[in-house]
Amino acid sequence: MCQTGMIRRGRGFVHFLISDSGLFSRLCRFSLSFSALMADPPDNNAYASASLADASLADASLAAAAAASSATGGAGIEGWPLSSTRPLSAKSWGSFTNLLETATAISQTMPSDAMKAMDDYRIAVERIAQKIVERTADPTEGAFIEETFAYKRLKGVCFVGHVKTDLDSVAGAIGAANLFDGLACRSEDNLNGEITYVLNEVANVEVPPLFDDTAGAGLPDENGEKRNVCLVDHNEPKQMVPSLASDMGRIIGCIDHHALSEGFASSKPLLIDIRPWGSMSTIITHLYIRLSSPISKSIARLLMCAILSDTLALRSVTTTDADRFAVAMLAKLGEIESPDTVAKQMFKNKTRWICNLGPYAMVRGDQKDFTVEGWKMGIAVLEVTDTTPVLAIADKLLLELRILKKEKGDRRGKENDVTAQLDFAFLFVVDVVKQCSVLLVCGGREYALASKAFPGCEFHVAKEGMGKAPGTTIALNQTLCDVGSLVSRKAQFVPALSQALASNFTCHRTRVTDPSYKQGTSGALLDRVLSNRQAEVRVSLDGQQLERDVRVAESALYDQKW
Ligand SMILES: [Mn+2]
Repeated sequence: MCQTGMIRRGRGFVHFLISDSGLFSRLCRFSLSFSALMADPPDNNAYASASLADASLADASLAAAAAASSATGGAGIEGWPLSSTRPLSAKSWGSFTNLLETATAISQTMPSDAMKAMDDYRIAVERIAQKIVERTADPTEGAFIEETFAYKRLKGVCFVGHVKTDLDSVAGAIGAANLFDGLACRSEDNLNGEITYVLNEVANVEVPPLFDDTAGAGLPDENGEKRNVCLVDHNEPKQMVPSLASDMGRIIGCIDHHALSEGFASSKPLLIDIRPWGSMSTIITHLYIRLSSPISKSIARLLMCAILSDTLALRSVTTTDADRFAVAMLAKLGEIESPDTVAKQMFKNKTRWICNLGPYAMVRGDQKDFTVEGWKMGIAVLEVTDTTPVLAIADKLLLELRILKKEKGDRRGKENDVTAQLDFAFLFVVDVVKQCSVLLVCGGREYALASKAFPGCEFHVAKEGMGKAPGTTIALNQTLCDVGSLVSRKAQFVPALSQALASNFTCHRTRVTDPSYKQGTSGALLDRVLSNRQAEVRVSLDGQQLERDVRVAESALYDQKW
């Protein structure tokens, strides 16, 4: 029997045409059309058709209700501040009122995009999820072809994500290793609060071992061999585990959703799967489906959280319909009733973790360098559910940004290489709840570029009562730029700044690589402080953060005194 379900989504819509003409054609059409659906760009008006089994809508919604009622049990997903399961123990009415206001504001300003996706795709998800479960018992012809001819070479390899690691990198490596019987590794020791929350409390999976310490990955195994490597979530050598970047011959594959970098070259052909989707974990999800591989509850939760993380709960401009669909389906398979509740907890855990790091790590945690027309800029991003605690230490962050620019020129045992320093260092503080950002502007060059890149955006003082500007080429009320609804480094910050640099940008200084480059007063003083080792970084007394002795550096930058 034939059934047609139609789902409207924004400007595009997806049309599911159901036919029932023999297993092979059905499964092939299903597989092909599902690929088409997943590959559709968000604004494409294309139609994708999928053969569906004959389960009735009533059955589907009953199944959904049953799944919903058994969902999340004991997964450690706490309620939002005023959840009925967590009695409030506010000390005073004042703090109670504050809490109430915050909770209300957050629930109103964080719309349910994941829930919307689940509604949009409900019919398709119910049926496709059921189909996937069926197919894993009896893999399809399409999956046989994919596995035998395309993905066999990923069997048993080591999967590893980028340094300055994030949930998408860690979850994608675990998901891929599970799919291809491989070895998942983490690229570095420290994992942020969002990653540990999701691994420990939502997905219940082990933290993957560190690449450099693991036999077969960074170390030889008992046979003296190292495995082949498939990169996930990155392709730029600068973002690779350093020991891998110097041994790139081991890389046999790459699954990613970033632009292909100029530095990524190979002597042999590679298996490359790069798609313009919002998260690498969406690609992994699709691979499970193509290969008719079962997605366990735990893997479904892990991949779902990674997609929510990379797409800021499906609200970043990088979000595609493939991500929306994958979240809806993974929520179903992972028995998660409300992905939004999970997303809020994830972001809350990340914010708490970030703010505990201190200014040194906050500036360096998620920081990437870019070169445009010979100008070198570093762009750091902090994604938080509340910008207040970040802006409360804005003066310290501005100083760290200035030090970061110089630190890039540090050469072990040799004199600082000025040409390796940065021309600009920026820190964007992204409010993931309100979906807007502010930019910390640490000096005159940064101000010159930001005012050109973000025309019409207002500048303010970064921190009330800051007193002095960082240097003589910037005014106090130019240290913070309100960039409004922009939230994505890849899709918005970098393009805006690059475009400004590419259109004959000049300012009061030349490029650091220019032989005539000369730094300003506060820069020169700061240089002296750093080379005299008067602003050393050490582990704090509680062992929780790296902290800098800033007294001399602060007076060099803010008072031009040393
Ligand atoms: Mn990613």
